Amino acid sequence: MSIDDLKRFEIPGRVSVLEGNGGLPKLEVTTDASSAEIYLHGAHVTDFKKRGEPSLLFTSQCSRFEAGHPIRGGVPIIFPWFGARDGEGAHGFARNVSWLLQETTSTPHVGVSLRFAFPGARQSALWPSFSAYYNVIVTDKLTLELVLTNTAPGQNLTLENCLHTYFTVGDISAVSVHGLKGVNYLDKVDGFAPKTEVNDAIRVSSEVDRVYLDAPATAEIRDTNLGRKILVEKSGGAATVVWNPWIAKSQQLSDFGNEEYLRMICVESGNVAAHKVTLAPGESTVLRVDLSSTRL
Ligand code: TA6
Repeated sequence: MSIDDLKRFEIPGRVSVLEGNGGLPKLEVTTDASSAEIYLHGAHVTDFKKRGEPSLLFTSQCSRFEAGHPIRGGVPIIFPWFGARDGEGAHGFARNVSWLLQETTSTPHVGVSLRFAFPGARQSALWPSFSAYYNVIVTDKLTLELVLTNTAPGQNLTLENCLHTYFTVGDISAVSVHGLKGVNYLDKVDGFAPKTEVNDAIRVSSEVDRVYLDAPATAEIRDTNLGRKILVEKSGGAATVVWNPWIAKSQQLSDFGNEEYLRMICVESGNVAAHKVTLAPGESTVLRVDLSSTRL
């Protein structure tokens, strides 16, 4: 959709459409309590901040903004597979294509809602037909809903979905993640070894890449440097993934600054690995996350 096509979705003082990085169409959303930025590319939320606070989301200064490549940071929509796949890019194709904006609505003194739809072009080539809608609700928190439906007559659709959220932190050494004690996880930095979380507080002092299975609905990021607590609340997703690339992996990523691992952590929500979802014809799955922050 061109910027001119998108102008009809503008809401004065609430939703603006402009040319973003790489010339890609970008939406700027303003509410009484917050602001957000969303690219049509990947329906990618790249920023959300409450008035008077640092951004909740982290987007790399080195990110690419071009068709066929994911934006590094914010909330990548991971679908229909998570992780590596032979002969394909990691984490599926949903984040690499431009989504269609279908609706913008503003609720005075509350917030702004936006709905995006995955364009149908790709689906017939690679997968049974499906529909994918993405609702973004900006208030004093950020609510994201990924609605996936199997529209293929007579064929099941097996998928992985994940909202791979990058959070801004003041200094990774002052951060701890809570709510996962006792949860089993796959340790991707140790050959996917199955382990159980024994710590109340997960801290980062090397690369962390863990897929927590049957994870509770809420995870909490405590940041004593920025003096805030971030709540990651999910429904419709059985897994929580915690990732920080640390030094070596940061240096390997061409679209990520060598020092940026100090100021971010991913706490992701979805259905991955053992939690793959199989939809019968006509069946849907809704993955929802609510991201909010309070003072510590
Ligand atoms: O969710 C963690 C992870 O799977 C890591 O293994 C790392 O690959 C990260 O995602 C980033 O993946 P990307 O394809 O965006 O570079």
